[in-house]
Formats: sequence, structure tokens, C-alpha cells
Amino acid sequence: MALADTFTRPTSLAPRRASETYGGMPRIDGAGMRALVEWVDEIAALTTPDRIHWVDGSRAENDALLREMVDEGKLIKLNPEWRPGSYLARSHPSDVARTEARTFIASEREEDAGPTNNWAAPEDIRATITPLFAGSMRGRTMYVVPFSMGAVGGPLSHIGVQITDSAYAVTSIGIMTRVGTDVLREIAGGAPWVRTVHSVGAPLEPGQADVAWPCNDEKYIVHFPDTLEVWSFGSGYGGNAILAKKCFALRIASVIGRDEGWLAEHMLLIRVIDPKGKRYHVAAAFPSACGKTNLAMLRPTIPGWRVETLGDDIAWLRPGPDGRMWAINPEAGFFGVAPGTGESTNVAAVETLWGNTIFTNVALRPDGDVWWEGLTDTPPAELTDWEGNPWTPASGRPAAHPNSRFTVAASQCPQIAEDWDAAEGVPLDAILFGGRRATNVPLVLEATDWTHGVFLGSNISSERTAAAEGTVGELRRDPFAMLPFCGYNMADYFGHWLKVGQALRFDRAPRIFQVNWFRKGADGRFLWPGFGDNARVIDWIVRRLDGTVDAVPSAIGRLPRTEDLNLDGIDVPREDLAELFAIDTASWLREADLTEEFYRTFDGRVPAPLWAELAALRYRLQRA
Ligand code: OXD
Ligand code: MN
Repeated sequence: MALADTFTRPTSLAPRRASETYGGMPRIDGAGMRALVEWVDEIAALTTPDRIHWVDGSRAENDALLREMVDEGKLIKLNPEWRPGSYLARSHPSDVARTEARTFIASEREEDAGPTNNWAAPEDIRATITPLFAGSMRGRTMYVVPFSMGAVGGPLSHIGVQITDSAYAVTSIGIMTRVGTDVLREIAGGAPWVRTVHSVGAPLEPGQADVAWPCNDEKYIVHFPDTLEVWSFGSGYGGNAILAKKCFALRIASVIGRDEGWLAEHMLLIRVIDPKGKRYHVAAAFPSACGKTNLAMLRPTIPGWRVETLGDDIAWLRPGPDGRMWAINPEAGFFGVAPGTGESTNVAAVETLWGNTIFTNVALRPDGDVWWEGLTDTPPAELTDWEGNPWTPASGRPAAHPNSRFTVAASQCPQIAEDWDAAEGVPLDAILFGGRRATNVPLVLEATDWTHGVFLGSNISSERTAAAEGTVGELRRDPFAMLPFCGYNMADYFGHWLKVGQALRFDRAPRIFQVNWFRKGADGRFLWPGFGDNARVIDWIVRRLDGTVDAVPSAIGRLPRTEDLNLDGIDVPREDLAELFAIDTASWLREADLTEEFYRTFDGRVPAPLWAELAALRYRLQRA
């Protein structure tokens, strides 16, 4: 008999001890399951919840949780006529984003966290956070959520368990991951799993009424890479509360990948299908707010081309025995930024959100639907803003929070690939690195080889301020778009990328490209139309993969011959095209200086091949 057949879910049982809640279950046994139950007991003893609820991931359970949150005033049910099965949450105004300053990597050795992370000694930070967690779930339900990143039992997948006292987190994890008793079967069978603990840090005294969005002014998001644990306190915001996502699938998974020979990346994943039906798989790393979800759901403007979505935020990449790089999207949903998502910018995302969506901090329409800046060109005449106040276009402030979000199942995307959750993933043909750069970085360039590609990735940066004013000095460096997400020393991570490249067959490794949709002319105008027209850049990349177009060598990499770009049907003036690919030597030499400055912050840990790339870049620039 399968575990699921014998497993009777002890929902909301009163006993405090998890082992008691498992009393009547004959088949969940084995060392793996015992370790889980002991751990749950240990966390319950520390946090003292009123109830323990083992989450089974069923539809009925999810519906009950949503109903409960509506009854408690934690969610607003949207008008089912417009948005069936959908809800709006309004966070506490102070709990609206990831808290990077409160995010810690507690590795045994400080140098293993590196200069780009906040480091804390494990025993010190445990001594700090343990008293915070003591009694932190009093008066609340403690949910135990077993989840899988990637298809359950898949060769590239990993599993974890999140303990949380937030029903909002449970329903979000249910969308973003695969939750259920089949994960428990893996654990019972001895599969390794990551332990994650989350508390909003708002215990309730007997009789005390709850608030709509419980949280705590004090916040800690702590990762223990040596013991594969995450402890998150004080925040209900997705990036801090859905621990499977940034905390596990990037920070902890990057460490697992370092030790096992694969890569956990902040990348979207797409399948591009050319007019002849040939398929290519592309992963792309972009810092936040650089159009990752838009590229993930691209609608090409050139006839005959199609894009299928595989993932919009995270990709796990592993060299296969065939010498190719295989990739999965370990998530099962999208936790996307709402503002800027509209009919004209990302119609596929808008269609994805037709229902079954949890919105957070968007505006509410009088008819019970939602709205955010950019959804339509003209705002509705009246709204309730994200803080619950009346709003009109004359209010002079955004109606939705700029980081307001939607949480929705990937399967709802109208262009999701049929095999998007295939356990073995897809073989990668190309990797793109991008950022928001008003100057210097051309529309597209190709790395000369893997090492040069790693050099490009290590130098990703994005303008911090309005792009028109962007100068080299105002760049935020975001290597591989992983600055807030790499769970170990970034210089070692560069080295790991080089090492993983060696596990690939040279003629089968994905080719690496740098792209920049955001270059501006001297007059501050965008030089490239972007959005669906970015397919024209993908078209060139694909023809490079097929070997049907030549590229022009330059000091910074291989550039297209402008006549090879398919510009049929759009009007990009000749001068703009020239500017899109112009190389300003003095400015690039200044960038090289910034790279040196950045590399020096790693105390000699940056791998020699990257220093060699920097020296070669300077040499080529000086000769140009
Ligand atoms: C995200 C982020 O939420 O990058 O995806 O912050
Ligand atoms: Mn992201």
C-alpha cells in the first residue's frame, strides 16, 4: 500500500507534540520520517504553537485556509465574476519587500560568506534568534509544509520542509512549489531535505485579536549553509516567508550546487521555436526590474517565431552525462511584480492572472477587481489603494505599492511549455546576461568562450538611478544577478562557474551572450523598442548557434553585423543602430577599473582566469 493511502492527515490537532499527531500512522516510518517528526517536536517545543497542522497540499485544505483568512480579515475575496478564486492581501506598510540588510549567511567561516553577504557566526546568531523564536507561535497554528523544488523525486530536484505560523505563507508555498504527502514519502525513504523555519514573530495572548498582517519590527532571515537550514523571523513578505524561493532555491541551493557540481541561478528559462519548428532553450539572468518576466513570456513580433515559458525567476543548471547543460525551473508558480505588467508590456502575464491568484498590495477597484500602475493606460476613476485608503488619479501617489505582487501557478500561463515540469529538464543552448544600462553595453554581444562568458557574468551591473543620468560611477554591481542570492563567497562562485564549464563538452556547452535592451541615445531616448522586438535579438543568437551568421570580433566580445539583425517591420534609424553597438574606449577602460576595484574586494579569491580576462580586455581596448 502506498504511503498516501495510509496517511490520515491530522489537521489542526490539539496535541503539541508532533510525534503524538503521528500516533496512528503505521506506514510512515523509517529513520527519515523519525528525524522529521523529532525536528517538528523540537521546533514546537521552542515556539509553543496552539496547534500543529501537517499540510497535505490538497485542494480542500487550501480552500479551507483561504476561507479562514477571509473570515479573519487577512484576505479580501475578489469579485469572482472578474477574478475567480482570487484574493487580495494588504501587508503591514513596513513589510513590503525583501530585507537584504537583515539577511545573513551564517557559515562557519566568515570568508565562506564573502564580502557581498552579511555574515554572522552560527553560534552567535543562534543565540540571538533562539530567544526570538521562543514562544513566537503562541496562540497560533504551526503548519508543517513538505515541499519539492522540481518534480518530486526528479534527478535535479531537492526537497525541504517549511515550518511556518502564517497561513498566507502556506497558501503561497502551495502555489510556488509542489506540496504534498508524496514529499513525505521521499523523506521517509531517506531522501535528504532542507529544514526551514518561519515565524511572523507575533504571538497571541489568550483572547487577543489577531491583526490582518502580523509581523514584527525585528527581522532576521538567517541561512546556515553548513547545516542546510533557514530561519526567518518577523516578516510575512513573500521573499522572506516563502523560504523555498530565494532562501532555499538560490542561497542554500547555490551551496548544495557548489558541493555537488551544479548551479542554482537567478534566471528565467524559455524555449524558443523558430519558423521551421526548431527548438532552442535559453536561460537568462537579469537583476530585478530588468524585464525578466517579460522575456520569460515574450510574444515575438517577427512572424513564425514562438516562445514557450519554462520559468521566470530561478533555474537549476546541471551538466549531464552527455556533456550538455540541463536546466529545470525548480518552482511551480510565479511571484511577480504587478506594476508595469499590462496588455502592452506582457499580455501573457495579464492572461495568466485571470483567476486563482493571490495579489498582495495592489489596488482594489470598486467592482471588487484589482488594478495596478501599468495594467491599463488610464487608471480607474476611483480605487482603494494598497494601504486601504480612498484613491483617485489626482491623489498624487501610486495606488499599488511599487513592489506589489501576484502569486499564481505557472500552469496558468497561456504559453507555458507543455513539458515545463519535466523532471529531467531541458538541454540549454544559450545563456544570456543582462542589465539596465543606458551606456556602454551593446544591444547584444557574444562571449568568445565559456571563461569570457563567466567574466561577463561577473560584471553584470545595472543603473541605480534614472538611466538617462546613468554614469559608470552610479552602477550597482550585481554579478550573475545573484548579489543578494549567492549563499557563499561570490569569488568562489565565479570559480565554481569556471569549474562547471569544464564538465561540459566544449561543442555542447551553452553559448554565452550579453544583452542590453535599455541603451539610450545622447538625447535620453531608448534606442531599441524592446519587449516583443527583443525576439529579433534572440533570432540573431539562434542563427549564431546554428552557425549561419558571422559575428564581428571587437574589444569587448563578438558583435552582430548590423545587416544580420532582422529589422523587418520596425524602424530603427541607422544612427541609432550604430549607437546601439558603439564602443567608447575611454568609458570601457573606466569600467575595467571598476571591475578591478570590485575584484580586489575579494582578498585575492577571484580566480586567475578572470584576472586574465580583465587584462586581455584592457589590452584589446588600448589597441583599438
Ligand atoms: C524576486 C526578486 O522577488 O528578485 O524575484 O526580488
Ligand atoms: Mn528574482
